[in-house]
Amino acid sequence: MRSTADTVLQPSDEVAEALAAGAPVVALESTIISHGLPQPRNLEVARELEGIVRAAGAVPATIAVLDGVPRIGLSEVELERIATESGLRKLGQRDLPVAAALKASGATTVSATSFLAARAGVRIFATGGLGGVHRGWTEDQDESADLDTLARTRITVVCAGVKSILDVPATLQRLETRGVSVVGYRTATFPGFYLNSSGQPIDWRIETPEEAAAVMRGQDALGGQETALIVANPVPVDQQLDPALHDRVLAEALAAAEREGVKGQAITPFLLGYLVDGTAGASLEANLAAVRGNVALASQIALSWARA
Ligand code: PSU
Ligand code: MN
Repeated sequence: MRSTADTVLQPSDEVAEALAAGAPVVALESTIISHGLPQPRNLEVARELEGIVRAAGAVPATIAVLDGVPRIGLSEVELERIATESGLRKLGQRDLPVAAALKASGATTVSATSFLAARAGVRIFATGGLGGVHRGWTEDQDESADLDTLARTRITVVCAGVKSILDVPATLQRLETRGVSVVGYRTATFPGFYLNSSGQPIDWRIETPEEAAAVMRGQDALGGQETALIVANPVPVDQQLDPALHDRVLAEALAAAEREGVKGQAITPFLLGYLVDGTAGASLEANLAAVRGNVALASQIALSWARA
């Protein structure tokens, strides 16, 4: 019998075939395309990321909601819609049933993408930086829904840590409390998104994609609550944003957000956009370098996972 999820989610033919054959598939999110990157660069990047997955021998599954339908894998035309359509919504997991009922279209965040990928049977997902606990969280309680979804979803997320606009130590603490496994890929410190390192130590370090796949098998063998695995993969030092420039422009960005009263879903795109302008595009290059590296590593993990 088909589960409800099978009839609600719509995988592309290519993704459905790959999943049926046990071939490697890598999920990609769409919020980074629609809300995280400036046009027209965003469409080029969306295509480029899919190309990186294909070049590695895996199938890309960019996830988004189109006219109320959660789509797992997009055509070229659909990818273009995500990159160019104005007024496209930013959908977290909780927004999915509403979008479905109202036949709305939107890009999916890490929380919605992880949820949909896991439902569709895609185990590995690459993004830039996760959402997390915002600075000033003691005041406004702003903590990304990404963390809660990862605490109850069996997915492996390859990322360059969490966005540096966040309170990184508080985010790592939440991940510990919620039981989300975190491993550094060839690093013993948590990456800093635009920066190679956030300076925060992490407990575990792996050296190969095979080790990541082994951890995933360990998760399944142990059973229990279905939690995520975060593979934290730093942007190379020679491609990171200059740390002094980062710190200076981020301080300005946070002050501007405060002054303009930017809150809720709008704050992450606001801060990322401010950094792009304030660093004359240098933050964008570092962001893209991080995402490319994550997509490449996720593809290798997917290959290793499919072989096992
Ligand atoms: N990583 C990027 N750029 C982005 C995001 C991640 O390099 O734009 C997006 C992700 O979709 C993530 C979201 O889930 O930002 C977090 O938003 P919020 O803080 O509102 O939960
Ligand atoms: Mn938020």
